[in-house]
Parts: sequence; structure tokens; C-alpha cells
Amino acid sequence: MDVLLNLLALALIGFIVWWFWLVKSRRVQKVQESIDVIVDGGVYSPATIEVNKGQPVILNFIRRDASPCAEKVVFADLGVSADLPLTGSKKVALQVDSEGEFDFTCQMGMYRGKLIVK
Ligand SMILES: [Cu+2]
Repeated sequence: MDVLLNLLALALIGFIVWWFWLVKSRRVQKVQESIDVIVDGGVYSPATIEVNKGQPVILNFIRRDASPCAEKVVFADLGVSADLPLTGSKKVALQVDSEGEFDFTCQMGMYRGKLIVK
């Protein structure tokens, strides 16, 4: 009888772990982070951004450079680009499913940044 109770308790613990941890973590895919990127003076700050593979991330571009040079950000390898407004900010949602380094630039390639996916 004691053995049976122990087995039941173990099964219950297993179920709780499975339900609350494994099932939930698979169902809810959270954005790993929202990262602010300042666009000013010819540089992105930060210029190198590391993110997790296969997990959505939001890059929040805050443009402080009024020159037309800064008005667009292009992730050429990812086929993603965005116009950056002069006031406020622009959120760029990304999810990269393969490891690697992906450059992002302004349309003339003067601003340069790097997204490292691990
Ligand atoms: Cu430019």
C-alpha cells in the first residue's frame, strides 16, 4: 500500500512538472527582450546585439540623427527593413531561426550594426 501511494505521489509530481513547465513553456513563446537601439552620430548604440536563435526579439530603434542617412534600417540578409521616424521610435520585430551574424545598416551602409544569433 505504501509503495502504491509513493508511486501515485511520484506520478502526481511528474504530471505537475509536465503540465506547468513543459507544456506551458512550449505553448507560450515570449519575446525574449525589447532592446533599445539609439541611432545617432553615425553609429548604432549598441552596434552589436546578441539574441537567441528561434526566439522573437524586438529592436526598438530610437533615431536622434535628423540626416536622411539615418532614416532607414536594413537587415539585408533577413529581408527586413524599416523606416525610422524622427520623433518617437520604431519597433522592429525579428525572429531568426539559424545561427550566424547578420549585418544591419542604413540604406547607404554608413551606419553599421551586427545581430549575432546563437
Ligand atoms: Cu546612411
